[in-house]
Amino acid sequence: HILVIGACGQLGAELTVQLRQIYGTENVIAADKREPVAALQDGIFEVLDVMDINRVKEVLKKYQITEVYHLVALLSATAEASPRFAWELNMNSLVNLLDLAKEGHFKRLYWPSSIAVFGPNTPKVNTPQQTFMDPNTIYGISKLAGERWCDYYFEKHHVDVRSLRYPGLIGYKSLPGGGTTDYAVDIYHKAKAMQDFSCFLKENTRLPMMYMDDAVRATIDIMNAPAEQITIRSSYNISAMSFTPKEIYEEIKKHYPDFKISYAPDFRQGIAESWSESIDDSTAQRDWGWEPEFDLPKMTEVILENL
Ligand code: VAH
Repeated sequence: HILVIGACGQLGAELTVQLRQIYGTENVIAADKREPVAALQDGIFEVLDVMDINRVKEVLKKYQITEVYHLVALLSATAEASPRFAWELNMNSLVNLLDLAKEGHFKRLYWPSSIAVFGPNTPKVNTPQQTFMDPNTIYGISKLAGERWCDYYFEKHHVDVRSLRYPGLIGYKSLPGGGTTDYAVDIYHKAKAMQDFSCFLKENTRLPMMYMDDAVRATIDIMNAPAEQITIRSSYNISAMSFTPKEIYEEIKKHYPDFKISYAPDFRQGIAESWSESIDDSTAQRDWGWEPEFDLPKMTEVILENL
């Protein structure tokens, strides 16, 4: 059986639905601290605090879990508001799960990293897989440290852990919470509701982004790749598209010509400027055949049609 922890989150909800479609609803256990969101109500759900290691153990045993997707984290903007709590949550939950995998409680762990591992002195364009990394957000620091823990547990204890450095993830079925890339989700909701949009980033801030379906497919693909094909046990660069607030606005305007945007940058501008503009994902392409399907026009069309 598969366990998704953080199943009510932006990625967790869509990933759980897709895993249930592939492996059968009864084989995918959703867990979260919160009550189940609507999309998850037809399957098994456990109310679970990932920090409660004994409860985690109990759930692993109860359902004879073999694979865990650990998707609990404070994102970049919220982590800045409570650094100490973010560090403890993001780090301890990962290290606990790595230990449980090492002790044989389950076989394979998925843990998400992020382009937030890059920092002001990382090459911004086509950022390579292996490069200089000096993240200056608590979120980015926790992701970079987490990557090192993953690599360490693979090398020292042969833990089969797999990871992707997600760009900003954009979908219409679930809402993000507390990220710097969240504007690119909100903007569609505002356009659809015929409201003006006030953007917390400047118009020319370019960031790597990905449509949720691509992210979910990448996640399941890397988990299913033969172990010998996985040459990176820290975390893989993956990329799909990059755009600025102005460019996503122009794209939406093709569908909603009266749509209006204004810019009111706040502290998240600094976070965005410390990250990459575009990502070189050739290692992921080579190792397990990664390829994105959605660009900005295609994503915009699908989201505006379905939202
Ligand atoms: C954030 N969406 O904004 C996350 C993310 C690339 C960014 O990891 O914090």
